[in-house]
Amino acid sequence: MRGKFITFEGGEGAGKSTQIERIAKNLTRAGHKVLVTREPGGSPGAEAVRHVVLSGAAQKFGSEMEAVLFAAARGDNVQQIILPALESGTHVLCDRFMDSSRVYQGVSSGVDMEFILGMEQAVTEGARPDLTLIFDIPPELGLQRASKVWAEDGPDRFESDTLELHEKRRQGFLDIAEAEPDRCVVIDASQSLPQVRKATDAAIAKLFPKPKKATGKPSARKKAKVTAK
Ligand code: T5A
Repeated sequence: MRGKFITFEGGEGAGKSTQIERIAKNLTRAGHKVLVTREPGGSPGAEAVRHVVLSGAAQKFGSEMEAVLFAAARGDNVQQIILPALESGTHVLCDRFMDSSRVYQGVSSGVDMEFILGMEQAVTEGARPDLTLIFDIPPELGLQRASKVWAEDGPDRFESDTLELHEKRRQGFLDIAEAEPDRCVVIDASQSLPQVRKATDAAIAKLFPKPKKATGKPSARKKAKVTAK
């Protein structure tokens, strides 16, 4: 059976990586095959692109160029890592995916949405998420959390954007969730870790219904037959 594809989206420092790591462990413990990947990155080719976009080296070429680079990296990750895993029955958990391009490059950087969606269609062929968890957090709180894990070189190309842009992104993710309620679940990521854990687990559980436990009792029909003897 094909694996499930679950993507994790939201603003900076929303707690996606923390939950992905935990969910991967839980699913593995429950006997599932799980692969964790991230964007930009995942495959060797896409990891090379990650450095170019997050260092800010591509910024001077404009937002369209950045959008193309994110799409190219996504295409490589889909072909090399995501699709082979899904087809072999492995569940894939991906830290950011196509919604990040819609929001960061489309909504906040003003790249034409038709252009973004066209590239999305081309590179995600056969790999559309079954479930997308959107971690919603006020940008000030997210950035405060993220700053605790920044490397010595400080915030990256996107983390260092203005608060106004981070607010636009937050709304962009919420708009996607509203437009695609069958795919997206919004998690209030400003809550405490145990609360976020609970909300995340509830959303994931819907994709992995537990098999019904056998009661050991004969069914009503069988029972009737036995009584008739
Ligand atoms: N990008 C990406 C685009 O512009 N276009 C695209 O198409 C794509 C794919 C990627 C950047 O690239 C941009 C978006 C991003 O700016 P990244 O380095 O991969 O950047 O970083 P992020 O995905 O933004 O990940 P972060 O590390 O910033 O955030 P996470 O993963 O959401 O947060 P996490 O789990 O690392 O948690 C941060 C801190 O908060 C704590 C954790 O312990 C950790 O210290 N924490 C909590 N504290 C209190 N309460 C809770 N509930 C907590 N949950 C976590």
